Amino acid sequence: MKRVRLFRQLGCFGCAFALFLSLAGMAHAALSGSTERIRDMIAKQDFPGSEAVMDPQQQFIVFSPDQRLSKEVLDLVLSLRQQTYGFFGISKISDQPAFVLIFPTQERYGLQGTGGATMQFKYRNQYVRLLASYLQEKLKEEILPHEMIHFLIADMSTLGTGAEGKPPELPIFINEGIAEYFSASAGKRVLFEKMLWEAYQAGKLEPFKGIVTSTGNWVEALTPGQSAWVQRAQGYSVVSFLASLPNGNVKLRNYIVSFATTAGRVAREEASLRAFEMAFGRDFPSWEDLQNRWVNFIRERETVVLEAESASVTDSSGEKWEVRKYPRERLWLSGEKELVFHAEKPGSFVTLQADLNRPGAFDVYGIYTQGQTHGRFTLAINGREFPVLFDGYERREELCEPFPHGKTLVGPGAISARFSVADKVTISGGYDIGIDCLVLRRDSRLEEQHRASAQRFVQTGVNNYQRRQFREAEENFTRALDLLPGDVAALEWRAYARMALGRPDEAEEDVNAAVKLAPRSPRFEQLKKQLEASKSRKNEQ
Ligand SMILES: [Ca+2]
Repeated sequence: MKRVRLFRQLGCFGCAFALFLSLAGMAHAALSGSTERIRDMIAKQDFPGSEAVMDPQQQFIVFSPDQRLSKEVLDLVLSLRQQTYGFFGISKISDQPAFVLIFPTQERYGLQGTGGATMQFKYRNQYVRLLASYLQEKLKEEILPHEMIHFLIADMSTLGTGAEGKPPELPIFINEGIAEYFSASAGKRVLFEKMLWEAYQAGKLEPFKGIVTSTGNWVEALTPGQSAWVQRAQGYSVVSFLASLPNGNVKLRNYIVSFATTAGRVAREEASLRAFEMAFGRDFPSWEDLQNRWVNFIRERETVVLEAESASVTDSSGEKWEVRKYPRERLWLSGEKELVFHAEKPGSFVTLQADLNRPGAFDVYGIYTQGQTHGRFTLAINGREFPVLFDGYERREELCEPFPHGKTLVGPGAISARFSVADKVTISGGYDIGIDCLVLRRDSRLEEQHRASAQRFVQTGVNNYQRRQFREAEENFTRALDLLPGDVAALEWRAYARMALGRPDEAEEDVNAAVKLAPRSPRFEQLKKQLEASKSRKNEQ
């Protein structure tokens, strides 16, 4: 890594820095749109910092108010570049270094309403690539990774237009979708999946073709009744889905490059459509088919949200709890409400129950509010406690990103979630627990792994039943259900086994669970008749 003193070493990287001298003002002006300001800046040499850091391959020159930050930013952009280009199978694109400007304040950065920006423009006959942001929370964790992906994707577009041309702006779904695909935190991914699932359930997913051909900006592209975040989530999902197709990475690259080639000649909507058909045409016979496959992709990631404020409190250690609107507006707070349990000591607990009736394997996340009076607690689902502790203490009132508790298998019917106080950090003023919601994300892969074994247990159980080994049969059906809660065949057969064992009440529980899961199955009529007979036999005894 080279440390470069801007005003001394112009000889070495003369071209880049001479350009930069007037460029820093130019870039800032491009952001703020004020020509007076450009002159002012050039006159004052008003750059983010007086020292630049550049990598040995001269791919990036980073300016920031402090040298150490410049080095960290340089490492970050280089590793993001490697990761992204590795994914798309690309090496070097441009011989010119790109500029990364980190301004000390939002005011100096100048562009309202965004945390960062990327741009390409011609300046004094040179093609300039630039990324700008300012010192802020999550600069390195979120802002730079996101903007850096935009920057790299724009760079890739120049493969289609020639390095000297300004690439056309990509459609929103690909621009934002790819940025989120690479840079979203684990928590944000869960939030996206939650939004997608809600949109799917509400019938509000947009048509796939519409998403691919929508080229308006964020505001123009918004469908009435949808937030920009849902749109972003759809872009994320479409890109994730396309990337999951065979050679999806190469096809995405081909799409981007051929869009850039075509967009100069035809309207951007048409360019996107042609580029898409060229890149993915072999993967789908029709748009309808593609739509169905995408919806399936979302269904496999079924995300169930249990809002704390809508669940019933079925048990607690007795302290007060309240449902309240969060005092400040939080972007992600779902249902706009939370449940706060004012626990008084370690060991206090509150149990919430909701009728989900979605059996299967799930990853469980909690979205909690944090504050100065919050304690550390654990979660148990249906009596099984996860070993991880969540610390609710935070100096500022915050809504946490989805907190991963672990995996769980849930059976049919209601789910109960118990939050138990473990302790608190010394500095915290109390043991409060603030719950926005629980998010259960289906793990279809784990269910698939369990399915084969569960089916073997069912088969063995059926053999047992036919040989009138009812106790063994019941055991095998239970094993199947432990692996795959809500397996309708196992419930049905266990009901028969339990009737044969003279326990119609337990059989009835299985029958009710099975009917609830598959209400239209005609097979259960026979089962119900037999159950009635079995119950009346028992009553006669
Ligand atoms: Ca909530």
